[in-house]
This record gives sequence, structure tokens and C-alpha cells, in this order.
Amino acid sequence: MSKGARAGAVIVSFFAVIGLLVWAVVGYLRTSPPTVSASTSSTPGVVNLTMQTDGAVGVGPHPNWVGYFVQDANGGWHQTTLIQLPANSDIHVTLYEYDSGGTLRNNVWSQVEGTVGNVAYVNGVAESIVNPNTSTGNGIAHSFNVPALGINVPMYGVSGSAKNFCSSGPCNLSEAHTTMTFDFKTGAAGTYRWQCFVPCGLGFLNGNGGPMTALGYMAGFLKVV
Ligand SMILES: [Cu+2]
Repeated sequence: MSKGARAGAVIVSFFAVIGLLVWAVVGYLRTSPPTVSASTSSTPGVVNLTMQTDGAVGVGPHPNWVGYFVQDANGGWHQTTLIQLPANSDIHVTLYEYDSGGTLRNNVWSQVEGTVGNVAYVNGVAESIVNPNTSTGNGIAHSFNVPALGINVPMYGVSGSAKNFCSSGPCNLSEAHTTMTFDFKTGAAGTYRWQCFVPCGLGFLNGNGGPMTALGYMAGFLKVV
């Protein structure tokens, strides 16, 4: 092979490698969790939104991260935090919480706010304060917060040493869980940021970072249409 041909081969290989790297990075950055729509209910103006919070999602690039799953109209679970909801509607939320909990950094987050009646039902019992220091003794695992709608719903954790503790998602109802139900109203169409305010990103600075700031885990958007 002549010197020129060798130089040409090196240059072509170099740009091929650069091209592959760019393709991989762009592909990684473009990966977005799916958007799941709330399902209709038998009551006009009310839709059902069913979610679960898991200590380890068990799927995707970060199987050990905490995260949310959202259920579609056919009962399938999707690891995502992108949710489509109808505008000016009553959203009836059922949330199965499967993770263990801890104390809150600020007690103000123990108050249920922004839901219909400012209450959430914990295993069927209406509560306006979800106190990590009482009741189950298992602390607060996660919360559902929509700042623009004034919504704060803290969720009791389950015992991390429960025999049927869910170690990997998506979890199912035979495993230890807290069932939270509450209703909230969507207003006008728009995109509303939501997230969990309980520092639950173990291993990250101050518990924030990693899953706390990642779409599909502990932060997402309500797409109100
Ligand atoms: Cu969380």
C-alpha cells in the first residue's frame, strides 16, 4: 500500500470513528421515555391515572434507580414520568408505593396540598398530613408534586425488611405496598413540570441528582391537552 493510500485509510477510519461516536451520543440524548395517557372512567369529566413508585425500576439503563411507572389503559406498566391528561378535568389518581421511606428534610412537605379537599387517602383513610414520624413508622418514600398546581402528596414507605418487599420493578400487588388515592383538577392546557420532593437519590449529592433529576424516574411533565 502506498503512503498516500495508507494516509487515506487512516483519515477515513478516523472520521468513521468520529461519526459513530456522534451517532451514539445523539441517540443516547434523544432517548425519551414514552408518554402514557390517563384512562377514561365511567364518570363524565373524571379520568383515572394509575402509577407506582419503586425502589428499583428493574429496567432500562439504570435498573437500580428509584422511579415511577405509569399504567396504560390496557393495564400495561411503563417506566415513565411523561403523562398526558385532559384539560379542565378531575384526575383520579391511584398510586401504589412499593419503596421504603425516611424522614423529610422539611416538615412542610408532610402536608397534603392541592388535591380535592386537600386530602389523600392512605390505604382508604383520608389524611391531610402524612407524618413520617408516626403511623406506619416507615417514613416517607416519595412524593408527587406539581408546583404550578400547588400539589404536594407525600407517600408512606413500606418496611424495607418486609418479606415481600419488591426489589425490582414493575412491582405487583402481592408485594408490600401503600395504596394512595387522591383527586386533583387540571386547569388549562399546557405542560406542567412535576417531580418528587423527597430526596430519594441515594448515592448522589444531598440525595438530589441521578433519578431525582432524570425524566422517567423522579421528575417529569404532565402534558395537559
Ligand atoms: Cu422520589
